[in-house]
Amino acid sequence: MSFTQRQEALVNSSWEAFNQNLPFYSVLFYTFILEKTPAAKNMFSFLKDSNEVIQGNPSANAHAEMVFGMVRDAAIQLQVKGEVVLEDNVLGVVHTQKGVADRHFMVVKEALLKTMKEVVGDKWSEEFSVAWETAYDELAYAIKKTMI
Ligand code: HEM
Ligand code: ISQ
Repeated sequence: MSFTQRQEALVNSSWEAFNQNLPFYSVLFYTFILEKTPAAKNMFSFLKDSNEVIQGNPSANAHAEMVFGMVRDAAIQLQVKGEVVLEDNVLGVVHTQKGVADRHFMVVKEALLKTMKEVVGDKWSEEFSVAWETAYDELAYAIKKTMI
């Protein structure tokens, strides 16, 4: 089944709401990740030195923004051309070097969905969930293909 314009619109609109309150949702996202995988803290250079995920860590915010922004871009690519294409292998190299494994991709996906559920609030539905999950999975697949 192809990624519909409606799915893209769902991702886009909720991504905008996420970005409007980035410092808050970014902390939530990291908290969900670290709840499941405390060891991930040491993987991220920008989290290593603090005891807790603090709001207003510009580098942490910027990285969270990158991840959500890339999933949003993946949704656009899926709608327009039916696949997600990365410009280069840089992300594959970075994630391989950091020792990122399949289970980490699952943890980040769950955290991303839980964060978006908070962003969307009462309007959250299976449809929102599937749209975000599909865009994330296709992006993760594109990254994994470039990992050695
Ligand atoms: C780095 C995106 C999944 C851990 C990066 C960078 C991007 C990115 C854009 C490069 C940042 C830079 O150049 O400074 C993504 C996307 C993902 C994903 C879009 C999923 C679709 C994961 C997963 C993990 C992970 C599952 C493991 C928990 C890392 C780490 C770095 C990194 C440790 C290096 C950060 C640092 O500078 O310390 N990721 N990532 N990523 N990613 Fe991911
Ligand atoms: C994965 N890769 C890069 C940055 C990230 C920030 C938060 C959560 C996951 C991430």
